[in-house]
Amino acid sequence: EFPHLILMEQTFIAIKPDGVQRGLISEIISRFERKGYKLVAIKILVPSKDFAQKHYHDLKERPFFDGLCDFLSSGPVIAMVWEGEGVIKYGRKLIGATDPQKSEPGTIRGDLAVVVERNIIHGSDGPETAKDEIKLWFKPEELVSYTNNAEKWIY
Ligand code: FUP
Repeated sequence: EFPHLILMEQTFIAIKPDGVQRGLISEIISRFERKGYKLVAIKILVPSKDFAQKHYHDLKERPFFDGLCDFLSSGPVIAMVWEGEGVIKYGRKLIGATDPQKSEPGTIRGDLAVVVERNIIHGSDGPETAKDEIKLWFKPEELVSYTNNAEKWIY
C-alpha cells in the first residue's frame, strides 16, 4: 500500500548570502519542492559570525574557515528544513559537488555557481549533522508537521 509507513527523514538546507543576493531563492526551493520533498521549516536571518563558526565548527582547522564564516554572516540566509524519504542523501545529489567546477550540470551548484567560495547552498552531509544543524538553526516548535495531501488537489 502507498504511502509506505516509513520514518520521515529531515535535513537542514540553507541558501547562503550569495544565493539570496543573486535572486535564486525560488529557483532553489522549487527544485526541492518539485522533487517531492516537503518544506517543514523556513526563515530568513543574518547569522552572526559566532553563529557561523558554530555551524561550520567541523572545518575550524581549514585555511578557508575564517573567510567562510565571514561570508556566511555577511547577509541574509534562508534556513530551511526539508523532509522526505532519503532527503539527506538525495538533497546532496540535488545540490551537487562542493566545488561548482566539479558539480554535474543539472545540479544546483552545477547549473548556478562557478567557484567553491560562492557555492550558494548548504546541505547537511549525513544523519548526525542533519540532526545537529536542525537543532542549531531551529527551535523544535518552528518545525511544522503536516500532510501534503497532493492526491487531493492535483489530478
Ligand atoms: P559542502 O558540504 O559541500 O558544503 O562542503 P564542505 O562542508 O566541505 O565545505 C563547506 C563550505 O566551505 C563550502 F560550501 C564552501 C567552503 N569551502 C571553501 O571555501 N574552500 C574549499 O576549498 C572547500 C570548501
